[in-house]
Amino acid sequence: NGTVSVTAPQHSVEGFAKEFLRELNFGQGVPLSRASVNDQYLALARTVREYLMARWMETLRRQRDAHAKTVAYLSAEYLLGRQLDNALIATDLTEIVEEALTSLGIDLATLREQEVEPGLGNGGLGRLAACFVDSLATMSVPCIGYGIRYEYGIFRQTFVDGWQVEQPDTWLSLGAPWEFPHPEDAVTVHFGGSTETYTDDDGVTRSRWVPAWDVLGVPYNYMVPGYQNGRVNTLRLWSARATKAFDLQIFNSGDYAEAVRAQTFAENISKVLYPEDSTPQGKELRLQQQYFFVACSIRDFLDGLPADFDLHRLPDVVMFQLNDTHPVIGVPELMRILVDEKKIAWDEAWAITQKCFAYTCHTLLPEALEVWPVELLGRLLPRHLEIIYRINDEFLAQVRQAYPNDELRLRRMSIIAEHPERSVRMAFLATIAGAKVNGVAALHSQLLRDNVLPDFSELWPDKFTNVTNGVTPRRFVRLANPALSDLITDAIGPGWVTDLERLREMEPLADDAEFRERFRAVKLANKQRLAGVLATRDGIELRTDAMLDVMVKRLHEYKRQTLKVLHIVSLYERIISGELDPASIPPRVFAFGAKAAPGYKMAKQIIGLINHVGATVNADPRVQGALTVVFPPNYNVTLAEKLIPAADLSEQISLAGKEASGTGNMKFALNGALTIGTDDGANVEIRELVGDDNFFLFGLLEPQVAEIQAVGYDPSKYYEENATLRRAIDLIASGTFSPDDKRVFEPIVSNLLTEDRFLALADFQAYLDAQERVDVAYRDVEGWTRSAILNVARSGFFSSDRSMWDYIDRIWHSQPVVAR
Ligand code: 26Y
Repeated sequence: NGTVSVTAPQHSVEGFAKEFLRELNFGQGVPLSRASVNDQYLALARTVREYLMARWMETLRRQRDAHAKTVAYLSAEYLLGRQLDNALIATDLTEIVEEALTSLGIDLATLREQEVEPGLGNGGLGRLAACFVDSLATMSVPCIGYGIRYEYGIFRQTFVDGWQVEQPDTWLSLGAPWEFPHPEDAVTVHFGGSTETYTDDDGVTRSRWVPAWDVLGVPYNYMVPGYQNGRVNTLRLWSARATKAFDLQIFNSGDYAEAVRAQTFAENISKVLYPEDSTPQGKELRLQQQYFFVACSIRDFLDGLPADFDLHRLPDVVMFQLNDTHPVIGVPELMRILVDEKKIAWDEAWAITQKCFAYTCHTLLPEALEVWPVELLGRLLPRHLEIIYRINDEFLAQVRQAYPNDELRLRRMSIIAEHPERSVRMAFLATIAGAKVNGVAALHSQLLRDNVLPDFSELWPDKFTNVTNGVTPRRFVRLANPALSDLITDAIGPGWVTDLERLREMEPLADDAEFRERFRAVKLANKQRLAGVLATRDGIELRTDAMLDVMVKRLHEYKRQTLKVLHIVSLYERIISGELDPASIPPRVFAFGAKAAPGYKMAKQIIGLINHVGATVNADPRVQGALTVVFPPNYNVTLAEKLIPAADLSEQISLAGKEASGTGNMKFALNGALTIGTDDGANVEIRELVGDDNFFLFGLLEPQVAEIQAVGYDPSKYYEENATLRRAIDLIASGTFSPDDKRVFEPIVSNLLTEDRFLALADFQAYLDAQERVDVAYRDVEGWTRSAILNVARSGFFSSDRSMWDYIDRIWHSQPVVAR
């Protein structure tokens, strides 16, 4: 069939060196003697991908032959991280490449650093999507990931005087060797216009959409290599182009600017990733992005089916998994295709649609639930709005039948909200259309049922399920932590990489003094590696003989970076006031990594505060080096891979009931850090598995939070009654950390004292007490190491492979395609 003849190049040092030189000479067009580092990197990337090519073709062929059910993962974000290293471990080429390059006088490490990671996501949700596609490829499950090829990914963060300044992320500018553009497969997507009714040939009155404008979606394919299993799945990201690149007529009339305007307008759709990750503003461009990629993806999937395919069988061949509400406009889009284009009766089309979608919710904050103003949706997608209305009418009829005379319930459950303006509640639409609705950790799924969608879970209890998140052990252990990986493999063999529960076999080694010694050596080596990275990357000096206490995640009030700052400021205040002898506590380095949404003022303030506190504390000789704060800018996947393996302590301190799951928490545990955390998200499950002795739990429980908020929370009470807390807050308010403008942090202080939406003050004392338990535990070197090893050994559950089996089991009912 034209593909079977593709074979991988030779798996040997000489073979690789030859292929690499060929790519350099004939691909990049430069001789080795004149090749820049970027030339070499591009040639290397193209050589490595050649080794994946045969597997990719074979995967596609097998999938076609097997007629297996495919998961079409719809996600507006994929936070992939660098591709080179992942491809190398997937193909088991690392050593061969290292040797081949060395023989040519090239250092692999230098070329690795040349890659700019595709940052096509904000944080947890985007990184989860990347972990899921990795797992499905490794498990040989048919999956295609659909998303947007943003020309600019998440902004590059810099600090100017400690304040965040955003720079555009020009990740494509030096070449994009991992992508395969397919302009010939471009799909047209329509927008705007109106709807009309007409009478078809059979005399039936029907509706149809008369759109006003359109754009092209050009697919770019990316390889998603399974781990050493000969399989490569596909990630297909869409890029927007103008349908008529140039309006020749206008161009000929001499109005060049007008001629390119249409092009610019169209291409804006995939230009930039929205950097807000919690409060959706009803931005027209965002809705355009969502419809754009979903319409392309659904069309693409349907086009791939055999010409005679009976669409009533669609649920047998695909499940569209909705990664949060961002792709939910796909529901009315599929209905429109089935009803308007394929002329399938409404009820049949709805039965099909309801079996083809499932919805994952990733939040609990009410302000994060997406709604679209009816006015905007109707203007951009008039036919889709009509379809949503009809879905809603029929749904409300069903509710009326189940609960007669319950007007309030109808209003609560309607897809259309009336206040503050008429708008479409996308989470409701997803819940009504989806075969299943899931939360991302046990606690979150429970709160989703009880608090976010209670009427729906009462109506359809079986629709709701939980799938606890996971992370890929390939990237976050095997690739990020080679030293630990070797230690584990030495102890229990290599099987754990694809069967993470096998880490359990390490449990007895926690009691083996020699193993603990080696485990500590790994931690130290990882700290030294991190110190090297921070020195060259940011000019930051990192001491490697201190406890490394890390808080990395997006900056959000609910995640409570301020609670962490209050801890640091309190220690500092107690030292300079003479209450605490700095020599009496184990030295600690506090490391932060966090981006704030550019429009989120309070979050940016908090970043400024962390940096200013850091500058003051680090420079004060009275501290005697007992406390150091480091905050490297631009935390991303690449930095995470260096930071997490070096960490001793993982900070997971969100207010109970607010963090849906967290996934950083899992990465830290798997890399042998102990967690200090609240009873929130997946922390709950981590603690259950690693055991109370190996986890520092503190803070209010979710029901207690609800209770306090019900009676009215007054943060000033804690300020008045707790002297330690008062002294810390007063020190910030005094301007000690901002001598040039003593009042800059007033908004933070006054917010804490009057509102403190996320109860930082209420949890402050419990947090300090837990941190003292950390100090005590850390002094017991052997005990700490034992706990760290048990964290690794007992965290196998948090593999995203396990998450994927759960989805298959509870939601998708798909199957791996086995080699034939
Ligand atoms: C609509 C727009 C403003 C928006 C954009 C991005 C809304 C939300 C997001 C991203 C949300 C997100 O990253 N949520 C996180 O998902 C992780 C994976 O499930 C969870 O571990 C984490 O707790 C949750 O905050």
